[in-house]
Amino acid sequence: MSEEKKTGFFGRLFKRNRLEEKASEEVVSDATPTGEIELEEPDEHDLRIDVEQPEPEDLSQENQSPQELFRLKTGLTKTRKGFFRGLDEVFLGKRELDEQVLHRLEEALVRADIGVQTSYELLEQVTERVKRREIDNPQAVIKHIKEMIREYLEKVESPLRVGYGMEPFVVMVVGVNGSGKTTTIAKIAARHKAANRKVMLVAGDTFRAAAVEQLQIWGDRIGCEVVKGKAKADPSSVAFEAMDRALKEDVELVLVDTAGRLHTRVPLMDELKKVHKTLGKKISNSPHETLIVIDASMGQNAILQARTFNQAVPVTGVALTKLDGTSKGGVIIGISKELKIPIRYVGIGEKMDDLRDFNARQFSDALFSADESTESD
Ligand SMILES: Nc1nc2c(ncn2[C@@H]2O[C@H](COP(=O)(O)OP(=O)(O)OP(=O)(O)O)[C@@H](O)[C@H]2O)c(=O)[nH]1
Ligand SMILES: [Mg+2]
Repeated sequence: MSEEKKTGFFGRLFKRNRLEEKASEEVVSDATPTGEIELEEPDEHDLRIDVEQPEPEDLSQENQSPQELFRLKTGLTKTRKGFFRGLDEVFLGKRELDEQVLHRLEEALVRADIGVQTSYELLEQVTERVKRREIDNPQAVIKHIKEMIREYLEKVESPLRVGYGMEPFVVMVVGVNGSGKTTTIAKIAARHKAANRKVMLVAGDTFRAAAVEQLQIWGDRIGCEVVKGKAKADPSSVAFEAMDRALKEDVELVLVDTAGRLHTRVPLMDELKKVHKTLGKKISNSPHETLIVIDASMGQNAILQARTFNQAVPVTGVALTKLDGTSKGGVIIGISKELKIPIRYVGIGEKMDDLRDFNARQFSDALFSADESTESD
């Protein structure tokens, strides 16, 4: 069976489970979990293991093949079309940049999901340069916008470099329901497993049996251990046990899945804080990465989500998923400008190799490339 078919099936399977489970999650999630293990304040010296982080191993995808670059470009087709349709309409039949054109440019930028603040900054720069007569035609405006966008994106280009060493490198993954957390974990795990690393997955979503099952299926498929707790157990007790095992078993990379949550639900955000704290108690500086997974089709809501999560736990990286299915991928520009959190990965499909290290140059080239793709909207 091909990779594509397998993931397609899993995608459908999990989608169904998630819908079935959502209602029950709403009911149980506010309740105090039974069987909760209260974490005693540990003696710091008992539990802390201070080991220097070694030089990280480079699994970067800097040298992507033409086929891979084509996949990225294809993945961004909808965003590119949406963005350019807007810009094209602004400049249609126009040779000069008058007030009216600049006003329409303002509208197009605001509509492009790149964030209001960012849109205005772009517009201000363009207007300034038009006034100074450095720009006097539509092509020059587009070129200038592309350059600025690339600059914004370059500032947050910072692929995740996993340090392999004496202690496990721990990544805690957070985000709202269905954003692609579990799939992204599987994709990251598969990549490191392929580099012969010992990887462990932790099922921190203890409220939904289907969530644990989903992670277990991925674990079996990739060939890595999955640590699970009892049903409805306190997620931080699972995290606690997982850290113990990871240390004993010389695991190199631990990926902690968490329950999808509405970022507006206070008890759930508190639970997240507790998991975060527990990880740090077992291994100092852990989690080494708190990765927020954001569905690009959320548009402007994505920025709000990231801000709220960041108030609960210090988010250190972003994975922006489902860019292939949306015309709202411009949100990556707003994220880069308004949040300034490193963008680690972009997801451009459901397949295992559809997770890419974020590369600003490749991304902006793909966003502004001529449209040869046959993919329809
Ligand atoms: N097209 C596309 N689909 C994706 C991408 N990433 C994830 N998905 C799909 O999005 C759906 C939800 O993904 P999950 O990984 O289950 O999301 P989650 O955040 O773990 O969801 P909860 O556990 O319910 O909070 C699945 O059908 C995935 O296959 C992507 O980059 N592109
Ligand atoms: Mg999940």
